[in-house]
Amino acid sequence: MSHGKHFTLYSHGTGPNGWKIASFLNELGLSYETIYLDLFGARAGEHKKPEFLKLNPNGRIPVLIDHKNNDLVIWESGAILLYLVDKYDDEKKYFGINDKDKSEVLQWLFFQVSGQGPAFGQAAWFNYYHPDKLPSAVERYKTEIKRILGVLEIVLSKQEWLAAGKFTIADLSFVPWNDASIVRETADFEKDFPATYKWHQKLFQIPGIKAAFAERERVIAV
Ligand SMILES: N[C@@H](CCC(=O)N[C@@H](CS)C(=O)NCC(=O)O)C(=O)O
Repeated sequence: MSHGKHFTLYSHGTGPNGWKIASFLNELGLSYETIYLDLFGARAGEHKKPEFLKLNPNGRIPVLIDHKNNDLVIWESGAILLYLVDKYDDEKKYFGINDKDKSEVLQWLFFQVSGQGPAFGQAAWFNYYHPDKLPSAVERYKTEIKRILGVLEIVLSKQEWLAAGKFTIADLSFVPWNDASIVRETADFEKDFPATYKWHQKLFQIPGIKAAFAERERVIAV
């Protein structure tokens, strides 16, 4: 059901990964309808139902369907961002042109999806949801949050953007997890990682990101 929109995005209110895709679709000026799945609530497990597993056998959001490309289905947020760059960012405004710039963008994007996302996610899991209290697991992943913010700080204290000397999908991909409440519980973001904090605040002024997070507030408030 596309209702005439270019894309359908499967997402979730508080799940960080879908907001990367909404941010980038906004930034590219592409139209989409979002279907918010119930991951944890009364209809919990919508993402594990056979209909959804046909779209994404991994049973997670985000999933994007491109209705103007034979209803092509893509899952994994990094793969979705790269598909959108490849197909709809003709000038590679949000990527790189030469090998160095492209490699930088990919390097940070992969660090986000394999490093920041999973570690911050595990920190949140062990801190808020795990049925047993496991202080050593909480400590392990909170230490990872600080370590990863420290990696960003090393670079962002010397340069304005992560890659290619400009705002790219690499920067955009870090926003939702850096904004998670587990980060505020773990570190004094502004004081301990000032350059990263400044960059994070600046990213919220990018129109596509700003619009996505305003939408997130509306969705969470319902
Ligand atoms: N590596 C995946 C992670 C996707 C992911 O973990 N999504 C979360 C929400 S942000 C989810 O669907 N969780 C539901 C679950 O784990 O059952 C990506 O970047 O797209």
